[in-house]
Amino acid sequence: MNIGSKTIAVINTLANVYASHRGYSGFFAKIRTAEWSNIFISPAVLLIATILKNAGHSVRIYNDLQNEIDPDKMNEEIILISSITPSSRRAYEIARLFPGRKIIMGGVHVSALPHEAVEYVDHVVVGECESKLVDLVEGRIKDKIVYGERVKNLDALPFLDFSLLKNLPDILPVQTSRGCNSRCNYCTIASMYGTYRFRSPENIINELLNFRERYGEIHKIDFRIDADFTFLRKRAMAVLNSMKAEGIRPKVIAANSRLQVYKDRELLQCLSRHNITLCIGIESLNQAVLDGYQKEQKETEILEAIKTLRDYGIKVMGYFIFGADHDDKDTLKKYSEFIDKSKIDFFQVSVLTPYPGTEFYKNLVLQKRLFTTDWTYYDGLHITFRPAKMTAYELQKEFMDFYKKKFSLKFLLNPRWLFNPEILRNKLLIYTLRKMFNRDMINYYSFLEANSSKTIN
Ligand code: B12
Ligand code: SF4
Repeated sequence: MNIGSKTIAVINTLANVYASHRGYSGFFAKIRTAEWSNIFISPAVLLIATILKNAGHSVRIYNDLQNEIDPDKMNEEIILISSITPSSRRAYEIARLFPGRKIIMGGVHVSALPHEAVEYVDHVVVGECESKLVDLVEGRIKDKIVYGERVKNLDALPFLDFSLLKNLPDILPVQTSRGCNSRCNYCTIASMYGTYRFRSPENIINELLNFRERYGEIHKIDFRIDADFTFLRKRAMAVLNSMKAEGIRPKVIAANSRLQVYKDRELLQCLSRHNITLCIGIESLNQAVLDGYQKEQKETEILEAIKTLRDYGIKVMGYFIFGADHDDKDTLKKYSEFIDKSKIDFFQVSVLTPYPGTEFYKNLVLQKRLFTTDWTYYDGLHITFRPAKMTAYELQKEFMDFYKKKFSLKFLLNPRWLFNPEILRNKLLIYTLRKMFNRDMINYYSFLEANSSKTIN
């Protein structure tokens, strides 16, 4: 170790619902040792650990999911904690376990509410931390709330150092851009990172080559940190074509994209040649809801878009949201029918969640419609505000019933997927998580009955 170098722990926290201390130890005991448990490590944690290691510090990553947080065994002098909204309460609990040590926290939640976080830690970093990280750790910054600058040149960031993890992730996360040019009112990306910045195709390919040289073939790539991997169509095609030219041919590539991609036939041909799964924010099938979200999307295009993508042999994952003011008891029925009719390959429905920092959160605060700020429940599965056309209890019940029907034993045993081990494994995970959430929900229903008519702000 160099003189002046620090010992640093970087902690990955998870929403309580994933963590073993909520009583799911049986399930997580199994996955804790599994290779793919690293999918639950945030790339931010690895990036921060990489930057500090490169600056000459002794860094170790600790994963809350794997029950690694033990202050008696962790001797590091500086504790860095990363969290998002649903894991922030857990992050604050962890901070309390290390009295006397220098504690630094960052991430999307504390960036939105730094004055809340500062009660628990020595320093809170608001926004992107790269410009301040090393100075902060080395003691050259004394402010409690530290404002990071947005990274202008993403090519200057180091490649993630996977040797900092105990085992390699099952799927390689690669961030090729930050930010988004759209302004959907519920979205953390829009409020946190501003407009797009992109890495060059050369820099992305170099990262993949570097990974392959150090760790071997790349079997799966996850580009879903990007809001829209295909936004710059030429760049997306250049990345995919260069990958092929370099002999990087993963079995699975997943990427986010906007719905309108279906109109770009040249791009679709390229995407389909690379066996990509596109994840599309459909969000709603009701134009009034889409407009309310400020989502630049036409309801009338959705079915055609999904069908076109599937015709090109592109697998599609559709994200939907439930809980907007125009949504009612029929909304999920419509989603269900659409899912069947469009033959979309995968889907996820989330409960509309007012994440601090977003326009939607600010509106609900003004309208006094939030009934809890227990951030644990801000996970896209629990309703945390009073909806317009249903009670919170009714909305929650409708949502759970939808998943019960959609992710039933029939879903698990659907012959279309039964013999694909990859998909079967994912389906088993979804099925098990659904069972867990069902158990968790029993307490939440009682909570809703007691609290959902209250106003907390
Ligand atoms: C990878 C990922 C996951 C992974 C790993 C998550 C984990 N361990 O936290 C998995 C798949 C498990 C996951 C699950 C979920 N996720 Co997620 N996920 C992401 C994703 C795609 C990338 C995160 C990332 O690494 N970004 C890249 C880095 C560089 O950016 P960053 O995280 O903001 O980090 C920078 C700063 O915030 C800061 N920083 C971050 N941490 C720290 C720590 C310190 C000490 C310091 C100084 C600075 C600092 O510096 C970093 C560099 O500038 C983001 C979307 C996105 N593009 O960011 C969503 C995102 C974080 N997820 C989100 C959500 C809602 C979820 C789920 C609740 C979804 C669900 N319904 O199941 C769960 C909850 C999981 C949990 N944490 O408990 C939301 C969070 C919203 C919010 N306000 O909380 C996001 C923003 C997506 C979105 N569009 O809204 N997720
Ligand atoms: S929801 Fe998607 S398109 Fe909308 S602002 Fe967020 S990242 Fe951009």
